[in-house]
Amino acid sequence: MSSSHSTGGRLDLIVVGAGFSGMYMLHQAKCSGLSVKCFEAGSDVGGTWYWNRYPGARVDIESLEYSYSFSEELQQEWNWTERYAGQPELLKYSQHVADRFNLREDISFDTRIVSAIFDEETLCWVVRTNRNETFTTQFCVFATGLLSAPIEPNFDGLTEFKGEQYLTSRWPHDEVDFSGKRVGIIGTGSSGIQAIPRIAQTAEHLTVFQRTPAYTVPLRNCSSQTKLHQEVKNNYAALRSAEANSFAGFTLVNSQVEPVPTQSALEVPPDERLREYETRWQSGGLCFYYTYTDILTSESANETLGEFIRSKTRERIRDPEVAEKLVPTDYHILTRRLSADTDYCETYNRENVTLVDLREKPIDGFYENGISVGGQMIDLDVIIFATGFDVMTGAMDRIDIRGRGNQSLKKRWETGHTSYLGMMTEGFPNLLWMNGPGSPFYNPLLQAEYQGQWISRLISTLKTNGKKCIEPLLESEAAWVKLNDDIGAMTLFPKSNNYYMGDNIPGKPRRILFYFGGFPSYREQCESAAVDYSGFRVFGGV
Ligand code: NA7
Repeated sequence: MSSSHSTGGRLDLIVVGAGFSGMYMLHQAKCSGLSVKCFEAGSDVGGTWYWNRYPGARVDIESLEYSYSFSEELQQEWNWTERYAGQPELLKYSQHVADRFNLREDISFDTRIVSAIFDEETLCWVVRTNRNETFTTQFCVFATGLLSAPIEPNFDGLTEFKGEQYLTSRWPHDEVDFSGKRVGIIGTGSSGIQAIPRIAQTAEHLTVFQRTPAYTVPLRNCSSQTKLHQEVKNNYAALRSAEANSFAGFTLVNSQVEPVPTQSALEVPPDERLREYETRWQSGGLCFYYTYTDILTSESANETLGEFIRSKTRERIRDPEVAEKLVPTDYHILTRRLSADTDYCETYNRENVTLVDLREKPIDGFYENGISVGGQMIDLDVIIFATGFDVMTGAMDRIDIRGRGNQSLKKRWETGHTSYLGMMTEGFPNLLWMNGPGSPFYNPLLQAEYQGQWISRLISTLKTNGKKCIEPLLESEAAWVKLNDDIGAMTLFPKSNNYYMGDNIPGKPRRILFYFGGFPSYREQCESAAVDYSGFRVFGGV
């Protein structure tokens, strides 16, 4: 390995990642006149939509809403072809944004950041890449993604398997041909649920290995070339304002249902409640999150929806035995991410699809020609892993980040992630992140815009005051963490195993990873923190 070499003078800002968060941060920093550089591990922009190219990959927030709002020209010139865009269109959109706002000139592609070390003498971050270059910067923003650190398959005997292997989140750029092949897929979260119906159409046979069944609802994707689409574009500001005042940043623009819940599920007569669920079922997508005020806090309220979706699932599958395996019974609906599908349950009515329930018979291991389950050998030509991510903390944990006193961020988070406002942590001056631990459960593009502007303001305030460093006070951070934990404890999330609590990663401390107080209250707290930055320690400089 060649020795590390330092490049150029000190930058104002390094942005890590060129997905939707990093692209916006870069744009914002350029507009503010900062010297900025962005590093991206992939060969192009797009983040999630660059890596997750598996068949059927598609967004499940409507595209009119899952898009940037910062440029009216961009909003007007871009035309989505579908209600929910597929991965190729989302990738094209991110490429268009990169070109339109001249972002590429400041992005180093195929470059992974391996470490960021705070130098207490110069009060700068020294950032090293996998190409062994080092850069010095005053501020560092990690826009590394919330669902970007894949769980690598780690099964006994996997190296024995001689067939093809794919990870949904590291899908090849060339099309994979499944025709005439026996394909196995492990994982039935949203990625598996999108890929399974598509792969079943071409594979000779598809075997699905399921450990936990998911609650899933029809997406009801369609063309977006509608009158409504144009009406929204004619008054985009109204939609953006409604999103900014909504809990999760999407308002169900194409649905005929109310986006803001006002009633408890239990105060509504059962027949009326059923009608409401049925309307939402017909409307499609994630509108069930907004059904009733107590849907995520009361077990009895939640159960009314759980029972409705379970009965719908049973209706969709012809073989009652298979249906029972696909019906979730041991956790509350919405406490694991709701999936929105296109013909997922119906796919099990096909002759060429078999469901293997790993709770009945676990995987024993892999062998040359396939997978052994409960002593039975299942021969396969291809195995696909749709096994999920180390959510929120994973991407930053995989980088050696060291703050004051050489303390490691990964080590700090071994007992539970910490943050103030879901963007910074004590002991790591001038280090910020977007859409990361402690950030709200919110439309990620709109969140990137809000956090990018907030970070920009923080940098310019510091510069105006001739100061060099800012970090949260321990007490501000402790209060934020407690608020997150307290809100989490009011919900049903801690009552099931789910990635929101870190349960999908063995040994990950159990702490709710998202701020579940809703975006409006999050914004209020960020605004109030930025009035005089009294919740922070500011040091260095005059
Ligand atoms: P998810 O939702 O975390 O799903 C991962 C799936 O993989 C889930 O069904 C897991 O079962 C399964 N899994 C993971 N490890 C194993 C092993 N060792 N054996 C069997 N099955 C396993 O990830 P996705 O990529 O589908 O979706 C991520 C998000 O992207 C989604 O929520 C949307 O927000 C978009 P388990 O549940 O652990 O029993």
